[in-house]
Amino acid sequence: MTASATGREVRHQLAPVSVECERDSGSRGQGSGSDGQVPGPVLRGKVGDTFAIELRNLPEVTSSHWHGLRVPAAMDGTELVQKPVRPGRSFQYRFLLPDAATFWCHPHTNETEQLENGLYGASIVRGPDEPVLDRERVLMLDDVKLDKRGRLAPFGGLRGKHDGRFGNVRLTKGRADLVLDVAAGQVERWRLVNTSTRRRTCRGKTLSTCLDRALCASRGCLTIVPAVGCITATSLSTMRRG
Ligand SMILES: [Cu+2]
Repeated sequence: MTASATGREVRHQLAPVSVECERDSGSRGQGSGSDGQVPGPVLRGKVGDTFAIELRNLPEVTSSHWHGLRVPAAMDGTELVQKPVRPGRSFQYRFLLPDAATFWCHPHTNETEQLENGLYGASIVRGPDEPVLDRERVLMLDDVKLDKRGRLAPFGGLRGKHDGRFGNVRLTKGRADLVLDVAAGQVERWRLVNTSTRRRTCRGKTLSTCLDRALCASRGCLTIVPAVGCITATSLSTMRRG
């Protein structure tokens, strides 16, 4: 199915840079963020819009893969269709947005290492009949492997880079200590993206299990309707396994 074009362009420059990350209150380390943030900026468009995203590369060879988006092969950002963008060079991604959903972009060059460094961001495409709720949040879930000093542990050989790795600290929006306040009776839409390179599910009847299952079932989109007075605040730091 082809969406009719709206003629509207969503332009953005993505600039991966080295940033100082504070993953939780006791841990600081170096990461890579788009536009100086981890996760990178949320790119928003409507069905029929065109994304015109310029990747202006700075630190090391990279590329941008548009996870889940139906894009022409030449815009897909994988090694098969694109040479990695070298430092100091740029590449213009340009494609129509045919589907409404929650998507994300991440490098397809030295993928595990760049992802764990924080180089990823969400892309939200809205359709004509989206519900209007009290609030919408984009929650990018991750896990990173930190050493005792709170720095990213060194990456292993080819297997670790190919298969990904389990982390020992779980992050939401780049933070291990994120707290979300949800007012009683507030109806929110949470758009969830699991960016972990290895972790798919977690054990135990915790919030994280619910989120992981919901994520699988809803392909990244979830509407939660808390009962009045039921949830006044919740902490996603409970996503850590006990
Ligand atoms: Cu992907």
